Amino acid sequence: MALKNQYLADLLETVKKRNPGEPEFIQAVTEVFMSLEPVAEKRPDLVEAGVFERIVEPERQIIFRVPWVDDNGVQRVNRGFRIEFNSAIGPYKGGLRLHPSVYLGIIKFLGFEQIFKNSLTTLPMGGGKGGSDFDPKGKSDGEVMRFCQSFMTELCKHIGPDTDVPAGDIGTGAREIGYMFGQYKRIRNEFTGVLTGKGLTFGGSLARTQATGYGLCYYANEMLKANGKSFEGQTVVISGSGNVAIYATEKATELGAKVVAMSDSNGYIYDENGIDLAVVKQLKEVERKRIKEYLNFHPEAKYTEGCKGIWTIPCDIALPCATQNEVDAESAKTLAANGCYALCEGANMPSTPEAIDVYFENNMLYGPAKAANAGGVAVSGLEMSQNSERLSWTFEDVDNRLKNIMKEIFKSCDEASKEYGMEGNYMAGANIAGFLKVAEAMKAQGCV
Ligand code: NDP
Ligand code: 2IT
Repeated sequence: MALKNQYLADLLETVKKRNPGEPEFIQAVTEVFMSLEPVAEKRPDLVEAGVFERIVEPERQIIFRVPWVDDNGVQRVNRGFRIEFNSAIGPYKGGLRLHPSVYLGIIKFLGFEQIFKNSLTTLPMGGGKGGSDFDPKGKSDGEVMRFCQSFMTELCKHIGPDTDVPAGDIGTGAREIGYMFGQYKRIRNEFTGVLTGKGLTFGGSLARTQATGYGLCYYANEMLKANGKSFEGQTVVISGSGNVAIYATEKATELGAKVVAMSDSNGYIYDENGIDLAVVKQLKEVERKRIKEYLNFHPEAKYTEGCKGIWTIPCDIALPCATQNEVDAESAKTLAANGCYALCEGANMPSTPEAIDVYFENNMLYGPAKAANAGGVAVSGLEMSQNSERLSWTFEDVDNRLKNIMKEIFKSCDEASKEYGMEGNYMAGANIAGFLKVAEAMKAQGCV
């Protein structure tokens, strides 16, 4: 589908020319522009204020060398990134991804999405993202520590609790955040909330570990409720077995669903009795092992090599929680043909544009990432508040706030979709609602 609005169509061509070789970034901008066509028509003032041109250009892009020494004394070099995309409504905020596939285009798509996601949370956070092509898999704790220290030695020049507050993402969990926090504190001689997702003994928030997965289920639950459904008795397939997937499985199960499949980048497990999450947590959070080892504990379960096949498992609800573009049109068609009626995104941009077309053609309920997975960054925002007031709130308090935020996010998506004549299209609703708040702030602050 092409853009009908000439102004946005021309601008998209400029974005393509200016960002060659970055298909994921172009994909993210195209999706947002498709949703914003009615806004461009209805709000000429925002066009005149140059908001659309400015919002697709990062405020600052930092790329740096990350040298470190491995356990054999060999010098290694990775590339580090921090994209400070938009600070109209608050300090830059967003995670750090450590994965060999990381390059500028991945970090830019993630940073761009983060602008709208953070706006939807109702909290004052701008959009940013960073990371490196370093692969923590198979590295010793010492190697990960030396990498993280070197990464922070450069990054610390650009961030701060009121400037830019990074957090976790793929490959960056509590261990990595701990090493980075230690190094920041040592170099700057400051104990501040410069990172979120910290350990509970040094300023971390209760419920941050659970926040993205729980938030995803709270959002999905609102979407299901609004359409006369619920998790109760439903069969759910969840891809990934990392932070988001584990806590989505925990909450979906608590809400009465049966999660029958999970995966990692090597393959997927199918357990028709329902996934034994204690085993997955032990394998993934403690031992850092592969998902196929689940069979050592449950030989009756099935393991299949390769990731894509997970979408051939019949389910009512699908929650992709691994990585970008993991659901393509073929997988989406299979899901729909097998009776899947709802798909809610825990990962960032897990559906290809063609897959999204299939969801709509089949009248599936579709919860887009920037709304559905906003619970993680929302609780990061609550961690920043707790750090500022030097207090920590109870698990129940944070979890209740998270629930309310996810409810509000669903409401904004729903209302914006109705106001702009696309009722039930929560993707358009999320893009419009997320955009409008940032756009108003950018307009009010003048040409900066
Ligand atoms: P983790 O590193 O904890 O887990 C990632 C999971 O996804 C692992 O099971 C991993 O398998 C799998 N995976 C990663 N890359 C690929 C790939 N290229 N192909 C197949 N599987 C892959 O990360 P998170 O759970 O934190 O993040 C998952 C998704 O959720 C990402 O898209 C992230 O951006 C998004 N997200 C995360 C938030 C957070 O708070 N952590 C907040 C909002 C969104 P393997 O171990 O084999 O690599
Ligand atoms: O994609 C995301 O929203 C995250 N990885 C979490 C970001 C954060 O700052 O908590």
